[in-house]
Amino acid sequence: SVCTEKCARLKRHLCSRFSQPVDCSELHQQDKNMQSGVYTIYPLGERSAVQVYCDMDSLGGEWTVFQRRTDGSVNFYRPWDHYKFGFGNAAGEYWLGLDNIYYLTHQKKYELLVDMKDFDGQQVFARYSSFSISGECDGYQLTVTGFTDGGAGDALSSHIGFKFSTFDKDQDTWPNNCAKSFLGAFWYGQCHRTNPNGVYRWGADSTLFAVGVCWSPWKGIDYSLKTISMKIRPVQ
Ligand SMILES: [Ca+2]
Repeated sequence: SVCTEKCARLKRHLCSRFSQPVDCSELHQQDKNMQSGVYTIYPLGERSAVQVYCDMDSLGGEWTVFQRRTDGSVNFYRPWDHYKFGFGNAAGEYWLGLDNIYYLTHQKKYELLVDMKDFDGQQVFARYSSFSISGECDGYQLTVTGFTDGGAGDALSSHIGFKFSTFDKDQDTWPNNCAKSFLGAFWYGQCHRTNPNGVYRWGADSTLFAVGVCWSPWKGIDYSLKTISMKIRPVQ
């Protein structure tokens, strides 16, 4: 009958939604006891499976981590295609990929949490009430608003509206190449107040200017952080 058909269709839809969570928040809806760790999400349907780290501890949890530095084990000085599709290891250091970040932030409204630690054990964060990027044709342009200070200060607002740049794709607003000059990849303008994908270099080091994993409002442009991660969660 019509109803049976309708129910079957609804069931199929619910099942696929259940087995193919878009983000860590949907995983949490399926299992309220879920712990922080590596999980598979589907930012764009059944063929888009990708491993991510879900942070279920920070500020209420349910965060889908798209960028993470912890120990310098992964090289982040990489070309455009790597930043487009993602690289690294979800259990450690990785980048989820600009396409995935775009798919996520265009399906739902997300907030952003950036948390970080220095080598003395201090921990702070910066939180933004909305975060999204545009598609590749528009250069994966950054939109972020609604800053809340968790001790880190605001390094991202000065990057609003900029396109993403890698050493082999200069989309910054500087005559030279920010990614090459600062050995990273980011939404560079002229060039940065934070360089989370810069060189992992173990704390204060001014030998080369501003190439480290810095968040300048907190520790300055020549302090390379011990850890930093950028993570998103749907806004209710
Ligand atoms: Ca340039």
